[in-house]
Amino acid sequence: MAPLKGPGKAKTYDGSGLRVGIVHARWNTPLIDALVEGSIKSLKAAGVTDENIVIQSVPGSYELPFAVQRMYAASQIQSSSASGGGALLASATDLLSSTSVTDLTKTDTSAAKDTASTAPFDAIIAIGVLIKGETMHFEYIADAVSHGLMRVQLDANVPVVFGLLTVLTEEQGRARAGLSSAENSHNHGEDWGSAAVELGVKRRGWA
Ligand code: DLZ
Repeated sequence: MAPLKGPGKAKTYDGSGLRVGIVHARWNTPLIDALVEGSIKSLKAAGVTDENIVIQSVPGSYELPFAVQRMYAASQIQSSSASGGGALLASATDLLSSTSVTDLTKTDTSAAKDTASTAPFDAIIAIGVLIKGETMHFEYIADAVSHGLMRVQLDANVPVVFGLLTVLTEEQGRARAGLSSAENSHNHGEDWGSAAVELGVKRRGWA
């Protein structure tokens, strides 16, 4: 019997023509690193090229909706401008030449490679990890970010993949980042990469 949880079996989508943004928070960095790497792994498995995966980081999850909105707007400007707005948008090639994705977000402002597509993003993955503490902070941030990301995707007309883990314990986060020895440990970043490709391809068809 097929598993109850998870996105179910989908057909394979060809992401080779797609341009995908990833914006991640830096809170809970070890989990974030694994989730970002999981997303990149499935984007590349679907054919999205390094040059067309653009990564940005922000301090915490609360900043994700604004960052997604500005990243998408920058990609539209870059697309419509002959000289390009590429200074803002670095590709995964720039960001992944070392072992740590997050360390290399310092290169956020480097120029995009000549080979990178200058089309607006086909999808953006927003990644953050919220771990519940002793106050109401968690609830407020989770609620604001969820609504903010939904609003951005509908307002901007670009798929925004909801890569926000809202967990009660660090151990739950480790299981969802594929870092735990628990039987159900699974890197949700991989699902987010696949969701971005499927939505990016379908959106072109729905345009
Ligand atoms: C303040 C805060 C707290 C308490 N917890 C988290 C968290 O678990 N995950 C996360 O991504 N960010 C957290 N933040 C930071 C906020 O998201 C935000 O960066 C700051 O409040 C500044 O706006």
